[in-house]
Amino acid sequence: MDLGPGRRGGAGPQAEGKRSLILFGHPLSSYCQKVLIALHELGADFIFRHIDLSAEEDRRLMARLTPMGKMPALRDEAAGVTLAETSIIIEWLDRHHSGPAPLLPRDPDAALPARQWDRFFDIHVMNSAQPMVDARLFMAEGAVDVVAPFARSQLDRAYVAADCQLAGRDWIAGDFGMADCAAVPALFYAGILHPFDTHPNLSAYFERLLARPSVIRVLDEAKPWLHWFPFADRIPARFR
Ligand SMILES: N[C@@H](CCC(=O)N[C@@H](CS)C(=O)NCC(=O)O)C(=O)O
Repeated sequence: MDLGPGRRGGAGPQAEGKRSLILFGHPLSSYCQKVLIALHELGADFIFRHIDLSAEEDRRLMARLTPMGKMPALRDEAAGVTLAETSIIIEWLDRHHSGPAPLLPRDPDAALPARQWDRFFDIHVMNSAQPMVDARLFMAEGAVDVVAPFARSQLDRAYVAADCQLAGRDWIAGDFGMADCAAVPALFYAGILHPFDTHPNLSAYFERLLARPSVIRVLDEAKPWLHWFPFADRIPARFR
């Protein structure tokens, strides 16, 4: 598989040892957290290459690794493959570095609900919350107040849909899998901006996610950077 010029063969720092997998990302990044949870669930042996997007060198590196220069990227040295987009990365990991339990059903049709709910958390939860963060980080004073009402209305729709789906289920689509990996950072960050505690099934699901060792570890490793989150003052004490 080749993702285009410059994205193959350039990302394997020899000094980082013989392990095949290198994840390029940052512990605070929601999308990096999604893949980190998957890596831990699979029990994969990997190198985490800490990326600082405020550094020109790292920005250039990510621009070589992914089409939009966004985090994360996965390099699989043994396979000679570099991948962008978290869902694609997790599908690759699940297929080629499988763990104790699959993150997607092996049957392509049976995998569709998991893929659908993975998209749901990225698009309808994470991407609905993101404009509030972007407004605080990149836009003029007062922009948060402009974007927040629509963002909250989108999140309300998503919370109702997830709460309904979770009635009688432990995980969002069958066994724990890729969509649940996506749910963790989406609900973590969206929940800070627009809490979902009035939705009982969704709240109970989030608590189940928080109890998983992979999730405990990933959220713990984000703690040193949580003060960078533009709404850090709203982060519940139990996560700090
Ligand atoms: N759809 C992408 C989203 C990746 C993404 O938005 N990454 C953020 C970090 S959470 C990023 O790199 N932001 C920096 C930028 O936009 O320049 C995925 O699933 O990998």
